[in-house]
Amino acid sequence: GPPALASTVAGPSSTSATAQPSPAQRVLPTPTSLVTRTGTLTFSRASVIDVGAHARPDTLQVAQDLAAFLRTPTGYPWRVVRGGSTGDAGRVVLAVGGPSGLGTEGYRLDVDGTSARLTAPTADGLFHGVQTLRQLMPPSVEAATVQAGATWSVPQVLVTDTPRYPLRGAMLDVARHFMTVGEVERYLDAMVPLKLNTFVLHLADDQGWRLAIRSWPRLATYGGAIETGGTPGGYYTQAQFRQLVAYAAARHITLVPQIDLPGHTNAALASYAQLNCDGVAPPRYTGTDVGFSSLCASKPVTYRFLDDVLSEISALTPGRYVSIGGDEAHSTTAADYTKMVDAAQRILHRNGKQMWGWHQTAAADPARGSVAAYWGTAGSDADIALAQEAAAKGERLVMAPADHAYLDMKYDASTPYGQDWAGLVSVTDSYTWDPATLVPGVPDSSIAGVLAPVWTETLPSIGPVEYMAFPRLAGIAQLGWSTQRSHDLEAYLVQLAAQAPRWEAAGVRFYRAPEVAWR
Ligand code: TNX
Repeated sequence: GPPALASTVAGPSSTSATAQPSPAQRVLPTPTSLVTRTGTLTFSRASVIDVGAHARPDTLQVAQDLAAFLRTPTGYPWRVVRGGSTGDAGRVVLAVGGPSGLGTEGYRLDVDGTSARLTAPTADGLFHGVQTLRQLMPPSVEAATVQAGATWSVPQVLVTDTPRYPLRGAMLDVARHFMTVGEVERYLDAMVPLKLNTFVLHLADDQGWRLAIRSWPRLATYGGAIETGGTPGGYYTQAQFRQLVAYAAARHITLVPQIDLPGHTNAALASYAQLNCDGVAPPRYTGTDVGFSSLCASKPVTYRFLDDVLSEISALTPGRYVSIGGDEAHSTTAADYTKMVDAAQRILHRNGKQMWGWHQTAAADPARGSVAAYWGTAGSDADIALAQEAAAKGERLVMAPADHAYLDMKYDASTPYGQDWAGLVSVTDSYTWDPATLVPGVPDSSIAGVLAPVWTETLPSIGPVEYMAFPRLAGIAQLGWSTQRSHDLEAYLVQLAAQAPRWEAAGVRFYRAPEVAWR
């Protein structure tokens, strides 16, 4: 981040101790349990990270990631050691194991005067615990340069924490406006402290195709060359896509590639005339309408195309899901829609993947265990019926209600970017809902989690994306992680204020919503 910003941060040497947020206010999403003790733990140049003598490689990796993160702002060596560390230099101890009941992503963080001891059943849990430790450190720990003279202390606490839902995601649309690998990596970095674990990358839509497909090269070279507004677009090579998958995986985030079909396909239809029912390629599209394009259900080449594309993408994707979108197919008959979605699903199954799609795909024949992402708004009966159908068919629902979780909606009428078709979505609106009760008739047992999409018709680059996503993404993350019992708007707004200096130090752009008393 820009070094100038770090100097505006109230660092650990700040004399006004009362101005510091409490430990509970600093950790977002709210942990299951956080007990504050008296005193602090102070790290020094002699501090180490101890993984014990028998550390598994994934534990060691979490320790090395933490060390690398801490070295930058502290300038300390942060050696990773395999057991035997003692003394009062202040150390971090990481171990897989510990108490039961923490699920596959939970952790326990026990900070006393000599050590911060993290235990978790899995490396994912350790990684989440590291995020809590990170948030308990001074905001300048986020800086990209050495913070000379700073004191690196954390309060003594006991945290036990496990997520409410197993799937907590963000979606980024790189089809409407292309984002470079570096821009996408920035977004992944910003997701990490929020304990999000799923990243849906929207790779193809009417305005652009953003992933090189070897068997259909013109998709990227022609269909990806421009973007909304007609400005130059771009695409990822398969090597770059693998790099993004790996970058996410290194942050304990699973990447779900999303190729929208059978609608939202103008970029593909423009690239290959034979995909069109009339054999004529339409011009590339640079506007912002939806629902006008469709693959051609009656042509055999359509199924060859689906097979080639989805097989290549499946081979590039280690995660269990590939998304076929399936929304707003307004130019496809119901029968053709089912035929093409079912064909896509069969191809995914043959490639060892499960289908992920918007809730409209429930109208086809989704298999048990596939994901239906719900983006309906309050009172939308047809959408609610499809969500109920998805649950009845054994799908896992992911809640992304447009009137709460669409981060491309304007905050208020003066927001310089964004859309308002689902209404204005203030920071308060984005947090004021319950995933479990949002859709009547969908049992909580069918709900896998939450998803916060950013569509980018109006967002030309990652700066505006961050401005729309932060702080609202934090609210969606908190809804997905924290118990409904802990849901508290006033407390949440204070938690957000505590994040501001961290985002500033990290260089994450965010919107200073008026309902928050920003620091
Ligand atoms: C609806 S939501 C869409 C997207 C648009 C978005 C704009 C959904 C599954 N489809 O194609 O980009 O609205 O807010």
